[in-house]
Amino acid sequence: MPDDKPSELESRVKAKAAELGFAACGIARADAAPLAGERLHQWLAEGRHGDMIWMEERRDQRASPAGLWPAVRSVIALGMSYAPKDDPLRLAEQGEVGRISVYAQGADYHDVIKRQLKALGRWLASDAVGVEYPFDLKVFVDTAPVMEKPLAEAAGLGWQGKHTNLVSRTEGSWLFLGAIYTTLELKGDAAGRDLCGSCDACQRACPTDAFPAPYRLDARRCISYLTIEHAGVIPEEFRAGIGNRIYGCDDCLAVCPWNKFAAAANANLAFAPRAELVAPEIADLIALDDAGFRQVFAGSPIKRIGRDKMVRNALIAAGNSGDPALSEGVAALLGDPAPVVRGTAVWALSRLDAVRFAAEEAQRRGGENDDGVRAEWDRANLS
Ligand code: B12
Ligand code: SF4
Repeated sequence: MPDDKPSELESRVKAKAAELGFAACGIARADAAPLAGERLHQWLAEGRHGDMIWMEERRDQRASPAGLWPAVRSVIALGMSYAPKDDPLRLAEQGEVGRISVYAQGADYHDVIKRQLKALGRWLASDAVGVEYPFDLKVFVDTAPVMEKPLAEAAGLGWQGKHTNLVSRTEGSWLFLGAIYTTLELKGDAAGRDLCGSCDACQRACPTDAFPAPYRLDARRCISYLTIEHAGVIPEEFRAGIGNRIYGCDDCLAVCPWNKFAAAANANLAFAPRAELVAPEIADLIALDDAGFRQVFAGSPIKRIGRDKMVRNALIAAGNSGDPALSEGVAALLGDPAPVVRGTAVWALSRLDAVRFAAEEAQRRGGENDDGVRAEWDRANLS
């Protein structure tokens, strides 16, 4: 490709990305984030990924763009805003409702972003680059072994903040990321510069102390991991800190001072919150069966976790609510077919109603054949 072609092409790519609803677009050479792979390996070696085995399985492909696709030459990094209109922390003290993190209250971002990435890719292939320059591309959002944050930083979209997410000068912490790998030789942008300075608001905000050091996250302690990725019983040490969060956590993002530049008007309309996902009642969530779960969460990323994890999370919120009116619904789950639900119900009931707990224990404990649930009865008696 001639020397003058790229700069003209790069500006056209950015203009087209803006037209397609991306709030940020930048370009990195495929080898522009050399430290990312090394740091990924270290993170995995320290076991910080918990039971996200998929992070381990394709580690070499994830570690660098060329590890996944040797022919790649450039990465087009994209960000779409989901800046909320209201303060995500405003429901923290309302124990009767659950908090769903901002990113999951609207349409599934995987669907929205993939559609726009494909549109950008199609435009690039058909209109932007002449047939005399044959090239290939692949689009990614989240699910492929791609390190989206360091690549976005290398492409100048912002920098990885101390909470490890990408922060943008104009969109704060509320950006979804996506990437296009291409065999085109494009001119890279200047990398983003770290502007966290001495601020440590995100580290101080974390309810479960998930940052062993700035810029490093121990996912095993992060409420987002615990409520979304972790399949089993949630370790007791984190249950109180989870509060009323039933899916994900926004606290470290929400306190970032750079959010003051993030205008909700820039957010893609598809991410506007669905009314029923803003402050769902805990009483309704613990009563969900499979069909009810699928109906409420259709079209939302939440559907992936399934009914049992959602009811487990809602039981923790119930146990933290201090609201004895929830005991009836909680007790009804002591006989649930899923051990993770039964076990969490034991814990929640022990926090809500000591008399009812003792009566249920006398009746049910002898017939319990799951070791994990029996351990919950033991623990609840000790605490
Ligand atoms: C695995 C994963 C998670 C895990 C682990 C998170 C993590 N920080 O790695 C869990 C389930 C906890 C999670 C939670 C969330 N996630 Co997530 N997640 C991912 C995923 C799939 C991979 C991330 C990854 O590669 N992690 C591996 C580690 C090694 O990477 P890292 O944190 O970037 O590590 C860097 C630092 O540790 C740093 N580092 C290490 N040592 C040192 C030393 C020094 C001196 C320095 C300076 C730096 C440094 O360098 C490393 C490499 O860059 C990406 C999508 C993707 N494919 O990229 C989405 C993604 C990162 N998640 C996203 C979101 C929105 C979230 C949540 C906000 C959701 C929520 N509200 O609940 C939370 C945020 C929690 C947090 N504080 O990170 C967005 C973030 C967008 C953005 N603006 O950055 C992504 C990019 C998805 C997307 N397509 O938009 N997530
Ligand atoms: S998302 Fe919540 S739990 Fe996870 S690191 Fe941020 S503040 Fe801590």
